[in-house]
Amino acid sequence: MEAAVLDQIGDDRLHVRADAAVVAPGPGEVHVRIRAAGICHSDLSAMNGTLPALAPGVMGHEGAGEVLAVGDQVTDLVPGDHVTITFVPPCGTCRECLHGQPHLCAVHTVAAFTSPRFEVGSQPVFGFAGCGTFAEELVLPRAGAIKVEPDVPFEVAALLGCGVLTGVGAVLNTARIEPGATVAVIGCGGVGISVVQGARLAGATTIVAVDPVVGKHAGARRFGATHTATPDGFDELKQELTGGAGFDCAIEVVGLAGTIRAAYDATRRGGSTVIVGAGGAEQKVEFTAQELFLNERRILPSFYGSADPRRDIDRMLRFWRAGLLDLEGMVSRRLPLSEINDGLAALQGGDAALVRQIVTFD
Ligand code: CXF
Ligand code: ZN
Repeated sequence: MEAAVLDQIGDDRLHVRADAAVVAPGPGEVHVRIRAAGICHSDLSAMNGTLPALAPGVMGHEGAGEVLAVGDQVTDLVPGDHVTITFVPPCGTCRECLHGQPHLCAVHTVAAFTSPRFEVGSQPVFGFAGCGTFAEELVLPRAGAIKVEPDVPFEVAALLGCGVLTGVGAVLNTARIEPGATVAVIGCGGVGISVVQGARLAGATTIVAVDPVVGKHAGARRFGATHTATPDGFDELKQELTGGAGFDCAIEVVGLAGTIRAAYDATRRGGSTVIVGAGGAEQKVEFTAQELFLNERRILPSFYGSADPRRDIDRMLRFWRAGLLDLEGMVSRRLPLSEINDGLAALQGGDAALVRQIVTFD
């Protein structure tokens, strides 16, 4: 089967190999045929060393497909079932799972660094974030494959696995935005657009989308932004819309120290600054003790939308069926696995027309 492999951390291209194979599904695992995979900025971050990953590794952590086979002890999935892949399959028994934080279950994440999921030639190959959706097939724990109804298009199901759950989850689960809230969203990529959509469905009445690429502003408005700005014009818009007080909630979806600081500065006293961006270890943000205390802005990091993947993928699909989430509209481009490097380059280059690119497998 084919898979797109990162040979070395730091490479800016993947190597599409035809001689890849998945490990055999063990007890409690499922074997999935991938039908659609989204290209997320975190794949680029893994390739360039910003996020931890192992090489050689199959990239891709957002995807959907159909079950080919199940290992022993899997009794609730059968071949042919349609599934969304989640990169955090909750184990159900760790401290985080038992405390209602299944998105923080690290069991699978840790295993991703010790157990290769593929073999290419005769070499063991890891899967990024325990997945590796840029491959025709994948083997993962049962909890990593979430059943969806067969009428959900694979590309819609794929988006839920990372971008939509991360973005909409940040609004509903982490920030718990209230109807009538004023919200600023810094960063208008696939996750940023999901945050904008989440803010709209939560009833926010002012939604400012900030991105340096002016070409992205019209798209942000299409998904619910009421105002748009470049970083340079953001402060003036904050003055105009909030009288200088700041927004009830500012959500950072970039992962840089400067944009995190900008989100904090754009939040009103007592409001919430939500950090969604998957930043690197070298990004250091400074706050003074006094400003933290005097302003009581709540700094809320949001990993995977603070989501319960099973509960929230079902919830996102109900929003989608009710017309409250535009998921088809987020698919800006479809490409075959053989063109994966072209897709990665377009994302890296900040192509204004892109919300999400989907690798399709026929
Ligand atoms: C990331 C977080 C780190 C693991 C891979 C996915 N989130 C969004 O892209
Ligand atoms: Zn992602």
